[in-house]
Amino acid sequence: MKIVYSPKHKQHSPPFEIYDDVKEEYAEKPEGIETIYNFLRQKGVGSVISPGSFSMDNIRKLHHPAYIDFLKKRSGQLRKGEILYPSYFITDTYIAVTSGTYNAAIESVNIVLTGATGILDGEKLAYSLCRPPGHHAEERSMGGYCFFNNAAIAANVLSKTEKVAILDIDFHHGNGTQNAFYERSDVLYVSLHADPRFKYPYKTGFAEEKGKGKGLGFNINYPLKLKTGNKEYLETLKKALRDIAEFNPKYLVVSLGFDTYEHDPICDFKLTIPFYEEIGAEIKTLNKPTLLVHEGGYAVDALGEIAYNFLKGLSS
Ligand code: Q9C
Ligand code: ZN
Repeated sequence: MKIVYSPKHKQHSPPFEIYDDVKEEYAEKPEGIETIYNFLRQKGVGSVISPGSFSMDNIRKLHHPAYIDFLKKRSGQLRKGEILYPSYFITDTYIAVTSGTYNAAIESVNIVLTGATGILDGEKLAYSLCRPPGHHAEERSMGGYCFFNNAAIAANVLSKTEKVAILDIDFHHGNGTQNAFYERSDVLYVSLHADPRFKYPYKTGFAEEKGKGKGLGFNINYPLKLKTGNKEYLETLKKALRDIAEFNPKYLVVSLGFDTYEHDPICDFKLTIPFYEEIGAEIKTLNKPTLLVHEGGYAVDALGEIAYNFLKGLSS
């Protein structure tokens, strides 16, 4: 398995977020990806490669040029150490732009597209260590720590001639990914996440959102109650995997968030570290070429072990 990694994400490291008018430490820290990367290297899992670079067209298919230009321009205007909390092209107001944000976000897309290229070349499994994450990013807006929608951009490339399923197991609903494919029948989006009545992104992720037009029936949401534990999660995951098996895609993209972990500092599920091996093993039963795309996960110290267990289940 190839692990795609770049140190450029460290250029994006805002010191704090502003949430309901209160300054808090920025939860989405560079240390998250670094912990996963170092742990897997130390365990000798996979072979690490650096991302290549790709045409901006891949991003322009998912994001409006005005939004891309805004992010590039405003990020480029900042000096090192300056922070911007944008007032538009944003769905919420607590993520921050710094001088390195645009470059890091572009590199995150390069990371996912390098993983996708491997899958198109016949690899069975690739792990894209994307940061910043992507699944909350919409056509014209950043949000939820996300700037460009890495998973959606990769799924769009993989779906040029084939059917693709996206399984989103981040704690939060992937509003950006859902929107991107809401009217398409060649890309199935299936998500397990916290009930949006209580948790971010609040506005989407309800079970009645099933797709529109040609896409009707190709968007499936499984909102789960707060404090969901291993057993209930597994039952729902099995349903989601049955949906995907029925759709029978050529490729699988997993939006892989580890913020479902019981001690995640900003989330509320109760999944335990050993359970991630079971999640991996269940996904493996689909037996599809699989692109793993890192999303959330804020219990920095546990992320290495969680990723390791997940991969153990997926590859054993
Ligand atoms: N003060 C991802 O997991 N909620 N984004 C903010 C913390 C953040 C999470 C509350 C939800 C966004 C990729
Ligand atoms: Zn999340």
